[in-house]
Amino acid sequence: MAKTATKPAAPAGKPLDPYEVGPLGLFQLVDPSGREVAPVPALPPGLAVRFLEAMLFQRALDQRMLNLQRQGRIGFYGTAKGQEGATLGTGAAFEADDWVFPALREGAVSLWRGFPLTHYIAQCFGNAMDPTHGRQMPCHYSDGPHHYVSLSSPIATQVTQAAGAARAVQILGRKAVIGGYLGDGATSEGEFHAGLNFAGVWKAPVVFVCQNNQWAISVPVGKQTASETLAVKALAYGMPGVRVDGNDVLACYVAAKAAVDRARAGHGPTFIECLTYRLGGHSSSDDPTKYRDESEARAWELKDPLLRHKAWLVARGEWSEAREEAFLAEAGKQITDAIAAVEAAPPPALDTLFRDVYATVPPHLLDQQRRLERGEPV
Ligand SMILES: Cc1ncc(C[n+]2csc(CCOP(=O)(O)OP(=O)(O)O)c2C)c(N)n1
Ligand SMILES: [Mg+2]
Repeated sequence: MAKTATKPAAPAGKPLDPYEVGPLGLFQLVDPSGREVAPVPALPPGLAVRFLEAMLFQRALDQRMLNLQRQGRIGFYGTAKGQEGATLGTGAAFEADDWVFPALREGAVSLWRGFPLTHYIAQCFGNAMDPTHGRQMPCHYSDGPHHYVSLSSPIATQVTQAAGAARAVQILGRKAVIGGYLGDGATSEGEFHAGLNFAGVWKAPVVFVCQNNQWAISVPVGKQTASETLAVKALAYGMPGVRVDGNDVLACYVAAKAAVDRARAGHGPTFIECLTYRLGGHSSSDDPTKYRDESEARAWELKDPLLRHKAWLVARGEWSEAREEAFLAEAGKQITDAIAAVEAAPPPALDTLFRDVYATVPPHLLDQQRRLERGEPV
């Protein structure tokens, strides 16, 4: 895929507009060394620090969950290592009344929206504390109260689901905006084209966020498309495409907030490509050393979204090593306590097999339930 240039900073005083930078540029506010290359607009109080805390927390949590998988205590896990900036920066742009349709690596958005940590961990254990009763694969978090829709495993299905939900919101006359996440690999699926097409036709209130981490398991993005960028594909569907430095959490937030505001004001969908990199394996079942040159990953470690945002905050006097040490100690304790509470829970109760599927349970299933309760064969 052709390399595109970072647009130069806007003239002094004028904030850089992600829509002006467009689908062939790269919207960036802070460079990998933490230096501001374009003015960072005023942010809600405390948000910038919260971003670093949430990214640090997610990285610590991902490592602990991966350890649990390696110890045989959970079956599967997928980390978002390297993508925390893209995930949280865009995720924070959605309001409580909005709905998020996540793809593979947006678990941090569920926590940001209020999903309890114990539920997040219990979903991976699939035991009695899991609100979805152990019915889903690990990492397929689902949180109705916080409008975080369960990830459906087939990739790109989020695109049509999000487009459809946005159409429903439109028909109902509500003000909610829908967030639809996808990976670079998802752009090769039919659902991608169908979803973007209808979102464009309906001018639906949806923001598509593509985390271009440059790999779809072992397939590099250059083998997915001959298009110069992924963001430019949006133009074919009559919506703006915005390309953002996905390792710049502030740029991700500013671009996504502009897109969410635009959608809420009735001006239709936006497609955002966050250029990032998957520093870890695809999942706990993957070994990237089998198919990619790990020097590529080492080079991207220098653009780590956590280091960049930390340097920016430290330069402003808003963060310090001592504060980070204290934060990580507290985060580690919270995670340890939550794992201990979850792991002590029993498997899901047998009667959960019959819950939450039918409004009225059919007689043959009621019969099976009664026989199960009596210990008879079903
Ligand atoms: C329709 C479909 N085909 C294949 C798979 C197997 N699969 C799971 S994840 C994945 C790659 C996804 O890549 P991408 O969209 O770039 O997301 P990433 O994992 O990089 O976040 C594939 C092929 C699937 N889940 N669904
Ligand atoms: Mg990918």
